[in-house]
Amino acid sequence: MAQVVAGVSRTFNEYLLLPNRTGVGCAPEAVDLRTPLVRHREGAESAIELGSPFTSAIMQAVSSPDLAIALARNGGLSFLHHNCPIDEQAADVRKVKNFKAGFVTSDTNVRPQDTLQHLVDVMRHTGHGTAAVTHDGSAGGRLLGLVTSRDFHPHRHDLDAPVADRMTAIADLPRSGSDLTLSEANSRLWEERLDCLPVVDANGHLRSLVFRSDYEDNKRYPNQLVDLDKRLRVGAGVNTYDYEERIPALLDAGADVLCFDSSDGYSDWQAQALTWAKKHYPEIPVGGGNVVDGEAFDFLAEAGADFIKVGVGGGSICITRDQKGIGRGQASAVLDVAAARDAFRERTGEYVPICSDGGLVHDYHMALALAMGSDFVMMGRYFARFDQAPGAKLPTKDGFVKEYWGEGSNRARNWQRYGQGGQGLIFEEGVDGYVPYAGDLSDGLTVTIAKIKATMVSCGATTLPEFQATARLTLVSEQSFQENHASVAVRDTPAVAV
Ligand code: RVP
Repeated sequence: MAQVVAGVSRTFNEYLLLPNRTGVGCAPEAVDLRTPLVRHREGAESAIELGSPFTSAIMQAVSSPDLAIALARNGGLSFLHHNCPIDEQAADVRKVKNFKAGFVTSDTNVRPQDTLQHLVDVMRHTGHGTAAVTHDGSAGGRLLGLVTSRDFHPHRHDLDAPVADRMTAIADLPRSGSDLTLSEANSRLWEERLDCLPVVDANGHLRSLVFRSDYEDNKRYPNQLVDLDKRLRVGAGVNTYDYEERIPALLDAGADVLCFDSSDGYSDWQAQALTWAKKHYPEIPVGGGNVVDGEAFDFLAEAGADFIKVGVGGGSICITRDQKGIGRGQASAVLDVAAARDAFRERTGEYVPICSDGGLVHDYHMALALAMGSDFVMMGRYFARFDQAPGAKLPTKDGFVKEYWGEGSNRARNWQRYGQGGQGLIFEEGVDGYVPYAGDLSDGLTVTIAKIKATMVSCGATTLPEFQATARLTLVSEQSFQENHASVAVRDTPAVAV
């Protein structure tokens, strides 16, 4: 007869945090959201520490290079998805590792013989008013000049004339070799009153452009997650099918950390793959998952996982529970796995961080997940809403939405994640849909971080370990849940006094 485990399967909506005493000095500006990413000896430091406890889901609709760059600049980490050929994923890793804050790969490029009309079209397409003129019209071609929207006017100049007629030629162009730092580049921009400084290699080929307009932007990110060479960090998802080829390619491209990505990680396949990875690349951190209980946590921790993701069936696009009857309420799963993580630490002296993955709908759910013991969280829906996510932005009658689809949907068909037998998806475990568009990632994350810090302050904590150690939670009844929301008709237009 089947065994029924004790306790009800509960989700985040069923809990609230009780305020603890807030001491003098416990204020949002004192809150430190740093958190360990990977396994370490108790009392020692994790080899990688996140500046903020957020990772982006290993999904086509979420973790693109652009999103990875934006998230790492805010102290978090993306795991680039593996639902693509190995060389494509490796190229995505390279894009993030080669990103140099403030040094922009030119996306508006023309050849000197191109017409001004062509230049107008390219500028309209990219939305940028400065174009590099290179010998072959590529971003890495030999630099021959720069042309900006201030150098010509469509009504004043013959649009059939070549770009060469209006560009500032290389001989008159301030430029720099590629060994300068961002602060040196910024000094030149200000001292020489330049709007743009092209950076070229020893052969005169364009490497990047530094814009004065990006100066403030670069000062916005004091919390970037970087490696020892000051390059942004990036993670990559891997699967238990082609890992012997995929892992070397990803590491060659510069991936900092890997994660076996499976809807059900409690399997011999994953243990074997983890063992292989740790044997061949002992210095590279590799996470595992997903699991929902302590037994599965122990299994993967003993197989060598450097962190373990928690969550089956709770994702916003996930229908695994409907389809297979497998899963567990995310709050119960996190609480159970966190207890196993702590017991493992007591037993072995090793701390294996855990990540609450999926089902975080409100910002306060993230605070709950952290209070319940998650070292960091992983989110798909949350990040899919931002400009930097790969889904198309579409207009609706009320504004904009972004496309967001599950890895188990017919659109993504990520059979490596779902293991339904054979190569292919026999039935869907995810849906294809939309999420409300939410603008720029940094702006959105700033608000989320402010809310989490405010929650921690109410709970009297300024660090995540303190938050976890002292948080007090209460279950909510259906009736008291109603009190979470406003109980008046909410005005949606500005009030006018009468
Ligand atoms: P959410 O943040 O609620 O959108 O959930 C994202 C998580 O859902 C992913 O990190 C992954 O664990 C899971 N997922 C991804 N695709 C699917 C699916 O198609 N069922 N589920």
